[in-house]
Amino acid sequence: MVIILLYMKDLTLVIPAKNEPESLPYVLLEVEKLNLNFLIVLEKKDHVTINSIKRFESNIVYQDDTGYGDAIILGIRNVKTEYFSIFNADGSFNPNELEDMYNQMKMKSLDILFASRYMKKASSDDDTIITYIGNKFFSYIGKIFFKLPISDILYTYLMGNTQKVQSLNLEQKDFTLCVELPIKAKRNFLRISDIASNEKSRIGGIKKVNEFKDGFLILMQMFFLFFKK
Ligand SMILES: Nc1nc2c(ncn2[C@@H]2O[C@H](COP(=O)(O)OP(=O)(O)O)[C@@H](O)[C@H]2O)c(=O)[nH]1
Ligand SMILES: [Mg+2]
Repeated sequence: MVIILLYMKDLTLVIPAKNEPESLPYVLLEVEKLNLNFLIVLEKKDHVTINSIKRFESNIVYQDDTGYGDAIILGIRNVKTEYFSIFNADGSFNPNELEDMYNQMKMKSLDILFASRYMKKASSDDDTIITYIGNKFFSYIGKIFFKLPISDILYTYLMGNTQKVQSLNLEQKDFTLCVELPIKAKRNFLRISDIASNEKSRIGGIKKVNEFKDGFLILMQMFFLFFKK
């Protein structure tokens, strides 16, 4: 156990948060127990969330711009450790899975390990029928058109090698980053794999993804990247 605790010192959680005063304080209580670094990425105007986590002010990075993708790109740019993990602020990701992910990253010398809700022994308490169908559909497009070896393309619970992912020059400021990241990783020959995960329901508040608008934008982004080559 001690060895594992020392180990995870070279891991930083990037926690994107928008209007999450109900969930984020609980997520940080859990995260604090693990011996790792974490950065919370917030918009400056998000006063309710900022006020809910005053004790963690030194862990906050503020966005100049807006959007989920912008938060992830800024967060990863600020990571100083060898590894990082994208870790949502809504309580749906289980921090106990990080240790297994971390061990697999090292054992298999991976560049990115994607958690998946659709493998054997995996599950989701947060999926709706629409997000389930959407994820299956987009993961299938990822497999057929981009040869992506992952079963859950939109979950975006992942662990990565910081330098390798920084070098992908990600650009998407909205939720289309969820497909830009794996597609660019594959095209740049990063070593990719996936691992079973059990997603919890969000603790409180509402989800920021709009299934139809963001689903459409994600489809357009996949078209764009396919023809861009
Ligand atoms: N900083 C920042 N965080 C965001 C933004 N949109 C979503 N998030 C965070 O990103 C995570 C995923 O969003 P969520 O609404 O849970 O989407 P879902 O997991 O696909 O249902 C949550 O922690 C949100 O608070 C944004 O525009 N800016
Ligand atoms: Mg969520």
